[in-house]
Amino acid sequence: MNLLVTGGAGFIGSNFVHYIYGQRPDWHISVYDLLTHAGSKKNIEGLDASRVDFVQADICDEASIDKAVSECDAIVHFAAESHNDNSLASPWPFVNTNLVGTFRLLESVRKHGKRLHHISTDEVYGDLGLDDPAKFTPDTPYNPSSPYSSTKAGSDLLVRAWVRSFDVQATISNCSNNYGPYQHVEKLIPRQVTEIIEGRKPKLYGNGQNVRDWIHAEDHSSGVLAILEKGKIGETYLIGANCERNNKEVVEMILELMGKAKNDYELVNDRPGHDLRYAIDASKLMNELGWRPKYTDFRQGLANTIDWYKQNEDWWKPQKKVTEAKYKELGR
Ligand code: NAD
Ligand code: TDX
Repeated sequence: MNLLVTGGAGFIGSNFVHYIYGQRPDWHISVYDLLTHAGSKKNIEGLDASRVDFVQADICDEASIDKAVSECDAIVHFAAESHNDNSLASPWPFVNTNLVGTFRLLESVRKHGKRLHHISTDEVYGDLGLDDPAKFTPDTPYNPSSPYSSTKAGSDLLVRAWVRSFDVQATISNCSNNYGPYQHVEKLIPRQVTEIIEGRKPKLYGNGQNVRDWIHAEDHSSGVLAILEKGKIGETYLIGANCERNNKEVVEMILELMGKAKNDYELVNDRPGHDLRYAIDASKLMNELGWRPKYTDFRQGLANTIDWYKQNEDWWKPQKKVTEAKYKELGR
């Protein structure tokens, strides 16, 4: 297997590369990544060069993506602009990468007849009420809220149309909020952990009551591998580990694990259009493909993640100042 991983130098993509490297020793992995602010070659350092190669290129670049697709057997497509706050400040890169980039990739996949797995998010379904008994399922209607989630929704619809109209051999997964090593400090958990390490307080948007459904990035990777190998073409699978927490609970747990008082956080300006709650029903993936998450103890997974950020200051320090400067402008 010659696997092309777009966005393989980002947070989840690099976790996936490490996972496949360990789980499938006979596979060759080609990482294709533009190295935006969110990507780094450091995330895939130390892997045997005979098994993993790297090309720095844009998925929107027709000739480059076409060459990469022509040379592989299958593609897992992580590359995207991924941060809601950035999408509110500057939507164009999201339209370009998430929509135009996915279109370019699909056209090459169609031309060369390759197998594609498209990575998406639970945010395409919009949000749920706090007391809503329903969770997202593959049949939940799309109702995205932000430039980020609407461009991801559009990319999913492109994939579905290319499957139906052109017989492209693709599957889609929509996963909940990931945590783990190599996540950029612009996202909730790494931001708060690194704020505490640098002697500042964590910052909660609004009243901290918004709920996210957390999953460790390695469990996302095992779900994607299961779909790549056993998933039915044209199907959508939801990936989630049944771990709903509101943001206040997450920040309190981080503070406690880092030896601080539970209430030692600040409330800051809310995110415009802030989705209230996400929750995933992963029963299709579990029942049809036998997938199970490994990291079922959120507290332990969070403690390991905090340790990783403590031990890898060299990795996150260069991103930190510029990220906080952006937040300061937004009053968040
Ligand atoms: P990330 O921002 O950490 O990484 C994205 C990667 O894509 C980076 O390495 C970046 O350099 C690369 N990239 C961006 N634009 C590119 C382009 N035009 N051409 C080539 N490479 C480009 O994101 P992430 O959190 O790892 O998310 C990866 C995927 O998973 C995304 O598709 C995202 O929508 C999806 N997802 C994320 C989460 C989450 O909690 N982070 C949850 C569900 C789904
Ligand atoms: O400083 C913060 N304070 C805060 O309260 C930050 C950065 C975030 N938040 C809140 C906003 C959200 O309710 O925490 C929650 C999580 O925020 P993010 O880490 O920005 O993630 P979210 O917007 O939920 O989106 C994430 O999960 C779905 C990923 O960034 C997406 O790529 C993925 O699709």
